[in-house]
Amino acid sequence: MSAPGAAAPSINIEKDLLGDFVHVVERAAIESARTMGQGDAEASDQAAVQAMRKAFEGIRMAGNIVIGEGERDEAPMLYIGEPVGAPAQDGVQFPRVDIAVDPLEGTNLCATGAPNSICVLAASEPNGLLHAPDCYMDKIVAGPACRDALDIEAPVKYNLKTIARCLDRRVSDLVIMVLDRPRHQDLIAEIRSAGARIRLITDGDLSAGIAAAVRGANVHAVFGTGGAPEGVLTAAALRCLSGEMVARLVVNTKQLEERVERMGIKDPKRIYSAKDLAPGKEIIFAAAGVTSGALLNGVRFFGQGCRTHTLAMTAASKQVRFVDTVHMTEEPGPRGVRLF
Ligand code: VTB
Repeated sequence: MSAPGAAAPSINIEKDLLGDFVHVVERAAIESARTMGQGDAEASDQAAVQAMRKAFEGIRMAGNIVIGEGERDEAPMLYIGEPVGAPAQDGVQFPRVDIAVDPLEGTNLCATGAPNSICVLAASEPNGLLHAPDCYMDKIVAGPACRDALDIEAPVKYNLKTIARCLDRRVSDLVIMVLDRPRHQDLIAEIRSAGARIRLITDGDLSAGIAAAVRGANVHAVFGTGGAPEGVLTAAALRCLSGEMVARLVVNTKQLEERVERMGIKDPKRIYSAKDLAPGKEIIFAAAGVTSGALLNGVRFFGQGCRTHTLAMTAASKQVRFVDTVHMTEEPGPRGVRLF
């Protein structure tokens, strides 16, 4: 038995916690997938939040939610600052881990059965993920070929030409993903007039960012204004994929200015790279498919269980895993489990 308050044992987050975090996003995906197409986005979100919260309980860590469902007074679970993980044992604290969650990215996608809803988390050593407020963020996301080449203050046309040059393509070959929102009217017009092609998405600029950072997805960049929490999660994924991102918080009210200051952000106009948003030495990014998309299959239920598909990546050890899990809730029937 150790003395109360004894130092936390050291761990390697990427090596020791990857399997646990895969389990967390899988549990959230299974429960939210049960609500697919029911037309109730809030119920889908709640199912993911509750499952995620419960799955954290068994993990031997002193987890701290740095990006979650909102402030403590507005979210009963997975609120910013909530401690998660197994209780300390024999007075010994488990190691501290910062965690960013988006329990269900694309709640509307799940509620309507549309593609690309995912359950997501990122984790790092303390202070490895920016404690971003729940506001908007201007973002440009692209692949590793565009390293240090993007300028969020430059005209859209300049950035499109740069991306085309970095990818050895013409601007007219590029596919740019943009959230379909009225606020993007001018952005969309500028991209069109520069001659690039566009894929408008209703939700999910996080999975769009992952698609832009990998080869073969036929998406070359994501432009526009989306959620800042999703921006930090995108940055964590990009740290694992060596993708490129430039971003800036949209701080446009006095109230937000004060909130940003309270959160310790000194310069609200700061331009962030992926490394600024997710500076951790060790980073885990895990996302499980709820409804099928380009990258991940959704949850498939069968008589005796279900099957999930998860992307699990690490930054320091630079590993990208696709985890295909069959979860058996009952003994399989006499014909066995169908694997293929
Ligand atoms: C985006 C998108 C999310 O929120 O970040 C968006 O990626 C931003 O907010 O899937 P608005 O909906 O207000 O534009 C989501 O749509 C939902 O979190």
